[in-house]
Amino acid sequence: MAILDIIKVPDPLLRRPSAPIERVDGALERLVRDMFSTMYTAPGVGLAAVQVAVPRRLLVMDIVKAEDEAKRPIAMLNPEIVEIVGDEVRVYEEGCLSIPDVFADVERPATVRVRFTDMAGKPAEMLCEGMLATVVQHEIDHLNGKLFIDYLSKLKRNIIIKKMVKAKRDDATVD
Ligand code: GNR
Ligand code: NI
Repeated sequence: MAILDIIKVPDPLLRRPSAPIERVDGALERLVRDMFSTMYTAPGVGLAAVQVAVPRRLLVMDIVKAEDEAKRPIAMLNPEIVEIVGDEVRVYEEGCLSIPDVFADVERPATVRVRFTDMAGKPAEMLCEGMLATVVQHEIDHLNGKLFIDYLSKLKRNIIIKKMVKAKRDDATVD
């Protein structure tokens, strides 16, 4: 198993829409395993393939909080929100492994129905509520080249992007 490098803003790949997954094969199974190790190590509660520089429509999630709790890994291929259930919204302070040290409140539908292909290649559906609803929408946004900072004002977003560009420059100067 490998821990993969996570690409960061302003990497332009994060802005590119990901292409559909065509088949479940050994290479995809290994990628999914590596994405889970990468996500658990980070640690994070979700990860989109594009964040490890693979622009394919694949995401992994596990919203179990405590380390001693049993893991509940979820992998979705070609996920799509097919229904926003009700009109309740949920505000949550989001973060992103591709935008380290940045956190901001984002309002999203509180309950969504997601259709996807599972790792057996079978069509599946999941009703996502609470934290899972927030994370699945954050991850599907990644597959469409969208980031949570896009929900903030242009001013706030530009301040964050500038900070990330500077962090990258400073980082490059040290070594
Ligand atoms: O680890 C993560 N935490 C998180 C918190 C609130 C809303 C979304 C997330 S997903 C994020 C990991 C990540 O960047 N996934 O793309
Ligand atoms: Ni993210």
